[in-house]
Amino acid sequence: LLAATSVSFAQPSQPPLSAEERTRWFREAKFGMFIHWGAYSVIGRHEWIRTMAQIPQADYDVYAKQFNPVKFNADAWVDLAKNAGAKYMVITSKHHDGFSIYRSQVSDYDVETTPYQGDPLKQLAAAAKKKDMRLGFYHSIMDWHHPDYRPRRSWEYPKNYKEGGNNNRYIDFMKAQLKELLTGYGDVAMIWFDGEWEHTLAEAKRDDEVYDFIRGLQPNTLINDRLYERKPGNKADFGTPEQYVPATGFKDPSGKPILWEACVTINNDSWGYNKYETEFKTDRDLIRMLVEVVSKGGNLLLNVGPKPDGTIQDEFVTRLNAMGRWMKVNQESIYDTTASPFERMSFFGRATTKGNKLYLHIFDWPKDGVLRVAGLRNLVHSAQLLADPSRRIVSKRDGDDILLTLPGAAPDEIASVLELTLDGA
Ligand code: FHN
Repeated sequence: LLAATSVSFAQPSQPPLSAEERTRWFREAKFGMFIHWGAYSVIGRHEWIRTMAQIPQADYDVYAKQFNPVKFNADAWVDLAKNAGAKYMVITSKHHDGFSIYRSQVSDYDVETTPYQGDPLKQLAAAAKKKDMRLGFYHSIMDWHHPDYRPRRSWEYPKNYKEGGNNNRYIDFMKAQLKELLTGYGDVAMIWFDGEWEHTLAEAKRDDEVYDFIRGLQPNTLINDRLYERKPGNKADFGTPEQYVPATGFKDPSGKPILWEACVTINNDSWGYNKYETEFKTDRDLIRMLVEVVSKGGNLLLNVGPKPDGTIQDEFVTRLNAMGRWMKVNQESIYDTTASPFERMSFFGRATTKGNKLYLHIFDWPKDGVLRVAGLRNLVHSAQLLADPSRRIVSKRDGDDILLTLPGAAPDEIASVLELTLDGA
């Protein structure tokens, strides 16, 4: 288990790609797994618990020192993601509490101070590489622990506000951590910033500097929009709607449509492990959400908060497995597709396209067995259900619409996918 700690990654040499090329894998992937794991997982009551419950730093540190994921198996996490159909994983390297779950040489608030002997990120990076899974790192700009962090808008302010902090020194520290992440763990799919709303980088006017710094270390690592706070014309690769699916795509602050990735929790609203959360989205919610996101041209980054021992709770595992079963049958309608061509989708479900294929995700199976696709003027060469390709589906034109005669029962009550091969894209 611990051998992976000594794994060393040669610094990947990446010939710089254009924005179009470096984001290609992201546009094809559509589905990623988000992982929030850190000192807060030990408490098991939400990743903001230190602030929510106003836990003094010294008390919180007692929990941090108990982080000891003896059952952590990086291969199992990658397999879980892979079987679900996820093409990439993004894990917290450091969340708002400031605790790094990797062995950081520039911080003494890291996994090294715990009984755990390994480096979870090294182990995950090794497993991901082996299994052809892309791995990215979430990194919180906001830091409730670092003495230089400004403006420290936590519950301690102004009571425990330490004078003498220096925002620029904090940013230097952050860059040193980014350097560790971008030079010690192989190819990094993305740096996923968060906690930008305290204006740390914007006020210091150092957001572009951090951007260039990342590009200098790994030119093709993607960078999310939270490096910049709503700055028009910023260079971020994608936007990050949180806990919702934008109805009509996503735009940068200057109004330009950009790539996007909706990040969503499986439970109600905890990103870190929360043993008190009892509400979970259903298989149906999650599969339909994936379809919804992809039909609108986005990616879904679905979160799990592993337990402090390194295992992942059954409620997450069963749902991810259900998504995986659906994906095995229907994945062509998800990967590498583009958004629905219909301005207004018929009531029955959603759609995606790829080349001359149109995929119809049927949520409401027609009771009379006839599906009307309004406003489809292309010639339909053939139609087949991905769940039952041997069955012939007859199509007929009716003015601007196409009528498809379907079998009596839906192959999948959650979403059955009908693939139409069209004459012309
Ligand atoms: O405050 C965090 C939260 O804990 C979690 O990390 C999410 C994930 O997108 N982001 C923040 C709020 O925007």
